Amino acid sequence: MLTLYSDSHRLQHGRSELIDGTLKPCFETPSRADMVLAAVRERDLGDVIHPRRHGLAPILRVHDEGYVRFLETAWQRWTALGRDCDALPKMWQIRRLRETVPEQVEGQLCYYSMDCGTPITAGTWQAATAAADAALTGAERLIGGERAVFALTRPPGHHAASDYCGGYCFFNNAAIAAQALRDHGMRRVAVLDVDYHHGNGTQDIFYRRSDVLFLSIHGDPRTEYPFFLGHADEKGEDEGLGYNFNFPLAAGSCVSTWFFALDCALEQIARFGADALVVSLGVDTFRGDPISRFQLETPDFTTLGARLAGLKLPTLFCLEGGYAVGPIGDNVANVLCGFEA
Ligand code: Q9C
Ligand code: ZN
Repeated sequence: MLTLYSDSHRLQHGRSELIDGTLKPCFETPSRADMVLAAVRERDLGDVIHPRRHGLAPILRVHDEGYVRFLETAWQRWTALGRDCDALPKMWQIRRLRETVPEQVEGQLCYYSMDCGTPITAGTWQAATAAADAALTGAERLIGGERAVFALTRPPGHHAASDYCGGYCFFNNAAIAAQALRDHGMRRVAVLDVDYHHGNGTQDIFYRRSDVLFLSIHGDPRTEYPFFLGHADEKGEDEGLGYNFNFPLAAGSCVSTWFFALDCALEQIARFGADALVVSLGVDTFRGDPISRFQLETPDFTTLGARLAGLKLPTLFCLEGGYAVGPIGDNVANVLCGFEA
């Protein structure tokens, strides 16, 4: 399997996120991607190539122009205020506050953020565009007839909606790729999100559409981040009604419960008649993950890969979460090798 990777991910290196009332070192670190790349090489998965630049047009197919311009200029405008720390928001446009875009970077940061864990740094724009390019190059390869591609995307993407960042995500790499697949002839695309956290951004982007099926297996938002989306009764709206499936599972759920949900999701994908599959591949479902509470073991990820291969679809994997840095490489490589076997 081909891997798309760019060193530019290192340019996203936030200092801290707000956890349990204090600023703690970011869980989403450059070492994550380094470990995944090392495992891909060690397992001889296939060629590792540099993504091709696609420019902003395919990003703007999914993301709001105001948001994109904000991300592009935020760091420069933030440092112009005399600050040299990461940019984090300090309030949100919550219920009954006006939905007006503030004029300056301080207010815009609040308007365009979902949480206080997604710092904008000097290299955020470059890293985020490189990740989108990896996903887009992967989509391009699928269009060209490749069976499966791994986009080693960092920063991750599935919490980012058209007009906000959050959950360590800036551009929704998987959604951008799914849209590119649609734009280049794939008629029906399924996006399956197996990250521990609900893919709120991806769901939101495709919620009113029947050409992109979204399915997510995740910790129940009644107790787990991102809390405000990912419930079982979210089925899609308008044209999209019946094209959104959430499988929220109680925190602490066992491996067999997780694989039962996976089987339900795979059945829906087969029924949908997808031409291509995009997998939002988070491995924070691992038992040892420091911020999540499922119980998959390293060999279970091989089983996941094999089950995904059973759909017999052109498949693009986009890396999402996974914060047990030591085992992340083996966990991800197991999915990819399980798929190939
Ligand atoms: N105490 C991804 O996996 N913070 N994002 C959770 C838990 C946000 C995870 C805090 C987690 C975001 C891509
Ligand atoms: Zn996650």
